[in-house]
This record gives sequence, C-alpha cells and structure tokens, in this order.
Amino acid sequence: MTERTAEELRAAAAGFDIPGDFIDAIPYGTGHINETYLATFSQAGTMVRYTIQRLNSSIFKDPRALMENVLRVTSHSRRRLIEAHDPDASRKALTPVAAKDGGYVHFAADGGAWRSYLFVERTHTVDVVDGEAAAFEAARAFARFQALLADIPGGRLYETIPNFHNTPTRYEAFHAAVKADAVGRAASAAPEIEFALSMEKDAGRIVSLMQSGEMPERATHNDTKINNVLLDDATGEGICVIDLDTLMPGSALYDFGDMVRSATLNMAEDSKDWRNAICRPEIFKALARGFLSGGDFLTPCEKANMTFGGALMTLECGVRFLADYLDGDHYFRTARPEHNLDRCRTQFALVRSILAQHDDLQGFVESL
Ligand code: ADP
Ligand code: GN1
Ligand code: MG
Repeated sequence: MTERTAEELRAAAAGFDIPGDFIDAIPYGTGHINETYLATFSQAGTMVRYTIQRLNSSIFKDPRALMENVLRVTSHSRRRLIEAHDPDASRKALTPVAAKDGGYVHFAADGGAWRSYLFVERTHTVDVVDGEAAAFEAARAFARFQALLADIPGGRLYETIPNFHNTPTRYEAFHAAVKADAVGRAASAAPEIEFALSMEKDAGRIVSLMQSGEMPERATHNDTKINNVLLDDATGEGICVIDLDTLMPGSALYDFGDMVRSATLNMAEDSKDWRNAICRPEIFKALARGFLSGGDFLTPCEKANMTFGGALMTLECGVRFLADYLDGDHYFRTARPEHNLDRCRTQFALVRSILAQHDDLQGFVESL
C-alpha cells in the first residue's frame, strides 16, 4: 500500500467532525482498491475507533456522488433498524462521519478524497471461508441487505463505475489488452488467454436477460466479496455489510455470483497452488441457503441462473485480473509481478470446477 506519513494521516483524520484527541491511524484490512486505516481517538478518556479511507480516485471519479449513494442506503438501513427497536443499530448499519467542510468527503491538500465511518467493534472478516456457518451467515446478511435496498426512496442510484458487471464490456477491455500487449506479458499467459477466449460465448447472458426485461434490474451491492461483511465475534452472525462503493443498479446474480466466487474457493484468491483450486460444494450450498433465507425476492429466472451467475462472476473477475496483468498492473493492488496472473488462475480453475458441478449445484438451488 502507498505509504502515508503520520502527518498525512493526522491531517486526513482532522478533516472529519470527530470529537476528542487523535491518537493514531494504522493500515487495516486486505482490500485491493482503497487505502483503509484504523484511527483511534480519545474521547474524554475513552478510546473510540473509526475507519478513515482514501478512495482510489482513478477508479471512483465522483466521490461526492458515491457518498450520496452510501448516505441514502445507510440512512435507510438505520431507519429500518430503529423502527424495529434494534438496540445494536450502529453495529448493523455503517455510520458515515461528516467532513468538516460539509458533506461526507474530505479533500486533502494533495486532492485525495477521504471518508470515514464509525469502526464496528467486536467483529471480524474472513478472506477464506472456514466453514458452512460463515458462508450461510454472510449470504444471509447480503440478501437482507439487498431486500432492504428494494424500497430505498429517491430513484435510481448513481453508477459509481459504469458497466461494472457488464461482462461483454470487460471482454472488450481484455481483447484490447491482448492486442496491445503493453508490457510483453501475453506469451506468459497463453493458456489463460486461450481459456478466456473459449468462454466468451456465454459472457453476455445476464446483460441480455436484463436488457430484454426477463431479469429485473435492482439496487445491488456489486462487490459481495466475503470480506465485505462483518461477522460478530461472539455469535458469528453476519451483522453489517460494508464496502458500499459499488452500490449501483445491477442484478441480484451479481451479488450471489460474487459471493460464490469469493467464498467457495478452497484457497486464497492469489494462491500459487491454483492447480488444486476447486469450488467447495458444501460452501456453495450454504451460500444458496443463506441467500434464499435472507429475503424471498428472487424471480424464477434469477433462481434458475444462480449457479451460472457464480460461474460468470468468477469468469469476469478472472478476465479482469488477466487484463490488468497484461496492462501492467494499474487497477488492482499487487505485491509481486505475477500477482494478477495467479489471481486469474485461481478464478479460472474455479470457473471450471463450478461448471463441472453445475447440475448438482443448481439441482440443490431448485430444491430450496
Ligand atoms: P476496500 O474497498 O479496499 O476493500 P473496505 O471498505 O472493504 O475497503 O475495508 C477494508 C477492510 O477493513 C474490510 O475488509 C474490513 O475488514 C475492514 N473494515 C472496513 N470498514 C470497517 C468498519 N466500519 N468497521 C470494522 N471494520 C471495517
Ligand atoms: C476488488 O475492493 P475489494 O478488494 O473489495 C474489486 C472487485 C473484485 C475484487 C477481487 C471496485 O474488491 O470488483 O471482485 O477486488 N473492486 C472494485 O478480489 O473493482
Ligand atoms: Mg472490501
């Protein structure tokens, strides 16, 4: 991660309307896009923690509009929790912190956009799911979140990244990257390029179903990676959905699919052991149970494509990692030259494994 000086972090934290005395801010989490820090303040002697995050400005072009989406959704969640007299509402919905100059984005002297949330205490995230319980809990939390978005007031959400899950558009970028071969890496990724090309024919299915009106557009999260839900330390319950930067119009299958991508894999997303990567069927089934128990809102067409959605979101992400590898690693944070290629390889192995088990997995979905 980019090294920020202690002074930069102190100045960023000072941009928010946080009472008390700044103690420190340390790097936090394993996200690929933004920079996240855990900031501690002493409030009359009690330590209170916040996240402060520097948004990736080459990816998020309009941070104010992004935070408007976030505010609309977090306020709606909080209202619902308070109506239900939930005594734990501030752990179950993110609480954005106002910036001192107005709004919810603080612009640093170098132009960088920062935002802050209350840190949700006594929770954890997992990068590799360790059992069915965590998968079920995460899926139920994402489904509840999506059910809640169904009646968010105020019209369509702002598109923070246009065509984010438009797989054919992702393929166009991939083709351009292969053609340009900007850093001379295409030869080292020949088998992956070949696999991506062999899978292109089905890439447009979800987009087409939405365009024809057979599948509904919804307000969706779009980045339902397993480490984007906070699990309660004591009970393991999925209590708070986070990483709201890609809240946008989308398909329910983007959300179910990205959970399948990130939770069923039997190893880390960037594992060098990608030859042994598989989709764990028991985890897939726990996700399906959790997602379908979190809200009874899926249409028959959505349900019929849940397993396909898992394969497609995994393929799309693999294609994105591959394109970034070929482009010279400009999008995802990397720590080694083959990082994006290794990520692509786990994803493609996972696609193969999901498709090999498709009928069994989809049969399970239909039985629920
Ligand atoms: P990125 O977009 O880089 O993935 P996230 O918003 O997902 O950033 O934050 C990165 C990590 O920080 C999360 O996976 C989670 O572990 C932790 N985190 C983020 N926000 C909070 C919060 N409000 N409370 C507790 N943990 C948080
Ligand atoms: C990024 O920000 P993070 O790490 O939760 C990416 C997702 C990818 C994921 C792959 C805005 O998610 O789309 O699926 O990496 N987020 C963005 O790990 O591009
Ligand atoms: Mg994240």
